[in-house]
Amino acid sequence: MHDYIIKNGTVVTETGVCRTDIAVKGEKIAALGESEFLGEAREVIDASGKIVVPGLIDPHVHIAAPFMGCIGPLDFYSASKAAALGGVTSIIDFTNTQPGDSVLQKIEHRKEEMANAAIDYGIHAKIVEATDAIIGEIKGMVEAGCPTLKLFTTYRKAGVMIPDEDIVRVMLEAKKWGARPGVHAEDNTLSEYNDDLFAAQGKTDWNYHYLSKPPIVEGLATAKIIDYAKFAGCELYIFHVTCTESIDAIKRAQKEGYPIIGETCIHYLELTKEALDDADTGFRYICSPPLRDKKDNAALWDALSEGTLSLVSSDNCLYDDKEKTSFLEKDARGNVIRDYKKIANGVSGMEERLPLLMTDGVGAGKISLEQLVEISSTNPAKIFGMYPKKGVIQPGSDADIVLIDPDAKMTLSAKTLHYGIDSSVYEGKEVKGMPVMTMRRGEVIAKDGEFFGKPGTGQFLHRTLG
Ligand code: DUC
Ligand code: ZN
Ligand code: ZN
Ligand code: ZN
Repeated sequence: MHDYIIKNGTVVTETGVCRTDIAVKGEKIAALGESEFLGEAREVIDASGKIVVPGLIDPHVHIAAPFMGCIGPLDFYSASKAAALGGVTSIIDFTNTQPGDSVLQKIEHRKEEMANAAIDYGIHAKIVEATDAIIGEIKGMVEAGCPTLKLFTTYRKAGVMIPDEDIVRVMLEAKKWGARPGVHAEDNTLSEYNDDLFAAQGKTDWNYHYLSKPPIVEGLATAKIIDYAKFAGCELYIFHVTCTESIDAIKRAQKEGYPIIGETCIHYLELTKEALDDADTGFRYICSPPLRDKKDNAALWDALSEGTLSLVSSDNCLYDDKEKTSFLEKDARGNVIRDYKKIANGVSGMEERLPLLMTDGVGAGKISLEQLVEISSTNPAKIFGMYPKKGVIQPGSDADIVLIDPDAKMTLSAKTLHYGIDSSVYEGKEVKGMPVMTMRRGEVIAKDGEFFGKPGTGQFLHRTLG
């Protein structure tokens, strides 16, 4: 007896679209085929008119992560709700490493913080220094199932920037043990130079955030990091690519045969930097790298479509207005002094990613349904060492299954999303193509806008790179 048969749906995998029914038993997909040959099930789910995709994986989120004095409103249970209602069944977050910390201890600590999740979760090991002790821990990070490392080339003042010489040391050691560095690539020297210059000129308004980190800041760091990886002979993952400068550097290295993997995030496809020009609401859009221009949105869609970039994450890192502006000071008359440097960086995206990819990707003809599955589920699973447990609908894989109603519409808003904050960077945006059921390892955790996930039912994803 199966637990579920999902019938009459249009099943999408990275290789194609087909009409097949799905039998689920326990946590796994038991069989595919015509339901009359699949046998009995406790419950039949009618997926007529629905698109059936493997559960989405968001390999780049920041939940309950102290950053620039803020931490955000979510814990891993409330984050699971927003994620599941956005069709996400697995996330990968990061250790909150600071100088002096043991990364291995931070992995164990992070697991404890993540233990109330209702979706599955992995951890990237954030490394902020290459002391002998930390270099000695890299083998242990791989053994702990956290073989993907996170390095920041910027945020010196937030205490997470790792010096260049340390990056090279980490890369050489990562190569030895089958770990892979991933980099937030922005040149700190240029960015801090601009911060100081603008501060001296009294230019602190929101828009100076993007002016302080123009595309050259990202392109320079990306190209340099790629060269370090060539030197070290290691694979490299580039987080949140936003502009042609970086796309071109990645494309060139890939053409030369180097294993360079590029990610972009949903907000870099959807939003532009003009949002920061609004004195009242511009702070909400401060994230790093900054939002860019319409031409960059288009270049990113093209880079995804042609495969230079492999996936779309959310970099979900959200704050309500009060927390995000909590470090601003007031002038003598009590007016808030707008200063982009005092705003915690980050925007939402976990819950919006699927409907936005459906609307502006598939709906607009920029990507196919197969590509949607590839960039939001299958590629993250393959790249982060979870395939074929995750990222595919086939017998033996986890029953992480999402039903999408291609005709269902919603207006994205703080009120319709489930982050529990008072604003949304997508406020008023109409989307078409909504997840209407999310199954995680054989359990329906979201359906028709309601969340049923129980705290602590998510599992740690012990990952190994191929
Ligand atoms: N960028 C953001 O916008 N938020 C979190 C961290 C980062 O690098
Ligand atoms: Zn980043
Ligand atoms: Zn991030
Ligand atoms: Zn709701």
